[in-house]
Amino acid sequence: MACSSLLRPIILPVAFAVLVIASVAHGAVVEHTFNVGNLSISRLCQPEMIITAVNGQLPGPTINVTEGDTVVVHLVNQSPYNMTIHWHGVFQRGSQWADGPSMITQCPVGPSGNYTYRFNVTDQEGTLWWHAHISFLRATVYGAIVLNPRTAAPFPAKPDAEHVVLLGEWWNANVVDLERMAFLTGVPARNADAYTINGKPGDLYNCTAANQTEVFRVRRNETHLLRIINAALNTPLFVKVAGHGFTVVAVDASYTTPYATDVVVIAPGQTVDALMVADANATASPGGRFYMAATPYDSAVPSGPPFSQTTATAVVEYVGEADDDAVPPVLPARPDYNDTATAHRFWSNLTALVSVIIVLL
Ligand SMILES: *[C@@H]1O[C@H](CO)[C@@H](O)[C@H](O)[C@H]1NC(C)=O
Ligand SMILES: *[C@@H]1O[C@H](CO)[C@@H](O)[C@H](O)[C@H]1NC(C)=O
Ligand SMILES: *[C@@H]1O[C@H](CO)[C@@H](O)[C@H](O)[C@H]1NC(C)=O
Ligand SMILES: *[C@@H]1O[C@H](CO)[C@@H](O)[C@H](O)[C@H]1NC(C)=O
Ligand SMILES: *[C@@H]1O[C@H](CO)[C@@H](O)[C@H](O)[C@H]1NC(C)=O
Ligand SMILES: *[C@@H]1O[C@H](CO)[C@@H](O)[C@H](O)[C@H]1NC(C)=O
Ligand SMILES: *[C@@H]1O[C@H](CO)[C@@H](O)[C@H](O)[C@H]1NC(C)=O
Ligand SMILES: *[C@@H]1O[C@H](CO)[C@@H](O)[C@H](O)[C@H]1NC(C)=O
Ligand SMILES: *[C@@H]1O[C@H](CO)[C@@H](O)[C@H](O)[C@H]1NC(C)=O
Ligand SMILES: *[C@@H]1O[C@H](CO)[C@@H](O)[C@H](O)[C@H]1NC(C)=O
Ligand SMILES: *[C@@H]1O[C@H](CO)[C@@H](O)[C@H](O)[C@H]1NC(C)=O
Ligand SMILES: [Cu+2]
Repeated sequence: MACSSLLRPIILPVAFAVLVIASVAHGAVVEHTFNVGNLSISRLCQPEMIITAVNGQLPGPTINVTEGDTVVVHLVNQSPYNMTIHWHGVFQRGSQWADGPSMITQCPVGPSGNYTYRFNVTDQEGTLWWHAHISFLRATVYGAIVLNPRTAAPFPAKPDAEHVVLLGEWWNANVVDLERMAFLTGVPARNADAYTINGKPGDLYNCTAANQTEVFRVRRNETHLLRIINAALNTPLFVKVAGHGFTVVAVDASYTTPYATDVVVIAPGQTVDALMVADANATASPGGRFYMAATPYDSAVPSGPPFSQTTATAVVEYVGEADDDAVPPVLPARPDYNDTATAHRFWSNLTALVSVIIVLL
């Protein structure tokens, strides 16, 4: 059966019902073109891999908007695969046909096809993300959505700078072939070969060239907002930065009561916004560099799906302090993969920022 005749009768009645209650937005129009196509990239010990990526970037472009804006994304599919993009966590009030799940709200966009997504972001502030919503292609087709408030965010300190921290999983393989094989054999796809931070595995892995480690530059005493997103397919992750603590201020584009912690625990699909003050003990790192480390959390061992017990790293580098690249960065102590107590402590301490809800009402 043709995809379009299958979908239309289902979508239209729902669309009209929801349109009536859609709120009115008065924002700017933020427009992007996403050219999805082959990207040749070197990762781990693979000199040249062909992956599917948006605009030749891994991760893809950040969509940076203010609450109330209209987002318009032209998807131009130059890849050999069917494609759709899902705007993970966006409410899609009155625009559910723009949500992106293939064969649910739209037909897949075939090779050489194109499609325009159009939706408003209303009543959501913080961080969300987008990803391919078709097969394993979300392993490489993903990016951040930054949702700025129209007025100041209710943070305990105003950030001096902000960074997207997109966590992912990397396979030394064509992920579409991996999925086909898993489907044919009934055996789950093998472990990811690496975890990544902004598409880069970091230098604890073999053969990682200098340009495969993400660097976040900070100046002493600055407050940095980290927009942490777990874009991995399967694996919850622990995130730590040696010598630094975090104050969690939002989760999944909802503000939280500020929560101080030295570890962030984040499941696939989730986002955590955390403030990090650059106040590390300078004596502790003569090179002025500290590792950010992302490691797996899995409570279902050994019955759950297999996962790689490796560490992705990025580097937090203090500008103007002992910039000696010969001194390795300081590595944080990392929780065991089965440290459920740490995961429970983190998740059970997150509460909504109630004052904001009262203001909105
Ligand atoms: C999105 O915002 C625009 C501009 O304010 C408005 O014209 C449009 O009706 C909104 N769309 C939906 C689905 O609410
Ligand atoms: C893209 O890569 C695939 C292999 O992954 C290949 O079959 C295809 O020909 C490539 N397409 C283009 C336009 O280079
Ligand atoms: C988003 O845009 C604002 C300015 O409009 C900028 O200050 C901020 O750094 C940007 N954030 C990201 C993550 O690109
Ligand atoms: C691509 O989508 C079309 C429906 O639009 C479907 O008929 C076709 O089987 C899909 N191709 C693959 C490889 O899934
Ligand atoms: C998108 O597809 C339409 C027809 O399906 C075509 O007219 C248009 O030129 C295409 N645009 C791009 C940017 O490929
Ligand atoms: C690096 O390669 C060695 C030898 O092949 C292997 O034993 C080790 O597990 C690899 N390390 C990582 C982090 O992949
Ligand atoms: C990364 O480094 C490798 C080897 O040092 C080089 O071949 C490659 O072109 C570089 N990639 C980028 C994006 O700079
Ligand atoms: C950083 O803050 C500490 C404590 O407030 C202060 O002693 C120090 O001078 C500050 N350093 C810089 C470079 O601002
Ligand atoms: C800073 O680190 C050094 C060396 O690790 C240690 O001796 C010193 O006590 C630390 N200072 C503070 C304030 O923690
Ligand atoms: C975690 O697993 C290790 C073995 O890998 C085991 O020794 C340890 O007791 C486990 N810890 C918890 C909290 O289950
Ligand atoms: C967090 O939650 C745990 C219980 O899971 C509790 O023992 C702890 O005191 C809470 N507070 C902090 C700051 O971790
Ligand atoms: Cu999603």
